Amino acid sequence: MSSQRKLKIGIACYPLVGGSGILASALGIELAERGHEVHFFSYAKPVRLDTSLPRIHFHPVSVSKYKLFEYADYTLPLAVKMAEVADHEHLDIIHAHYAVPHATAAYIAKRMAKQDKLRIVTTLHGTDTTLLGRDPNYRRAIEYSLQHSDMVTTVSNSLRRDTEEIFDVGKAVKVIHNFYTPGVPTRSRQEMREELGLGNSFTLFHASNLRSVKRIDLLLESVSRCRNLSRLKLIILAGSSFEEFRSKVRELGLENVVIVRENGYPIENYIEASDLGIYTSQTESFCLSILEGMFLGKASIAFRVGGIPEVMVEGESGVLCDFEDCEAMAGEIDRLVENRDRGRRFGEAAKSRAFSEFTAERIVPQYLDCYEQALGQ
Ligand code: GMT
Repeated sequence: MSSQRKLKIGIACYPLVGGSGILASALGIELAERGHEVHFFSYAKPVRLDTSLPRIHFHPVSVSKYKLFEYADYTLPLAVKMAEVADHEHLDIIHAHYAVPHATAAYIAKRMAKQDKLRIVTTLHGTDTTLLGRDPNYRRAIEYSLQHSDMVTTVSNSLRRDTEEIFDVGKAVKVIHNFYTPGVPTRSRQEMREELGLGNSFTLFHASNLRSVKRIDLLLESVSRCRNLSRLKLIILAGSSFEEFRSKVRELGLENVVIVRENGYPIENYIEASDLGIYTSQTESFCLSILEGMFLGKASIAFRVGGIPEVMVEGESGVLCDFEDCEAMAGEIDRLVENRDRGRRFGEAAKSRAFSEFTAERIVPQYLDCYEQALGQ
């Protein structure tokens, strides 16, 4: 098959602000721009997907409610929708982003589809391996779905190692790093800083869904231990309610430091207004948010976990500390507050690394190769 052949690709993903859905949407948009027809499957329109774009199609999956079901099932309606569209549109590939339940639904769809050339590519994003993969209620179904995917990819070497340790995948796992295409900030740094009341503070920036793996307790703890607290602000772009953390903010005396935005769009405006990203996750297969900052010339400080050292180069395009060492993290933040040029240098290095390693131009062809390999099997 020629690499120029235009494909019909189904993408199953979560519609939420989580990294897997964001990456899946960005990939679909890039594929459509390259002339491929892309069919999205999800229970709601993915947040960053513009369905008015040419060659982008969205197939909402609706879940019927029955009194008999205490827990509504999504996997089967998703599989039925994928099989219907695969038959009707003659899909070549279903690309499942996040194994649960997408890879399992894709396998059922493949078995139900009337055509036999449909191929499945599954991309593991993180907690589908590191959390659900360790859950005995899910492990076997995930492993089975990976064994029956034609290709399996992970977003980092670290996640590939975890995946191969936890599952018998039965085939080589391909690493394809995440990519990002930065939007242009719609407001200037100065405008945003004025609006947020940042004054001359050194401004830290954190964006996440606040789930327990993100260890927001350690984030707040680290910031609270900084000697230069009075010169600091922390912007938190929260992908879910921040309410449960308010008491910790008060307890640590951070009321005048923490600024929370639950619908902080576009994210680029907030990154532009800040000086340094901060991430305290206990696991992170890649950390797309760090990459978003890097594209806008902002380095991050983070714990040395998972795939983060593949995204930033320690001591060059970012700062890493041992997991849970809030004292060390506070000390490193203080060094950057006291020497802002150092942070700016890290930021420039971060930007040049982002543009050389993690652009769509570099990454999307790797997914296309993967589809070709799957179709060649
Ligand atoms: O943890 C999140 O922010 C969401 C989650 C997801 O699957 O949506 O993120 C995972 O996938 C991202 C995209 O590949 C990675 O950048 C994140 O590191 C990964 N999160 C974890 O591994 C905890």
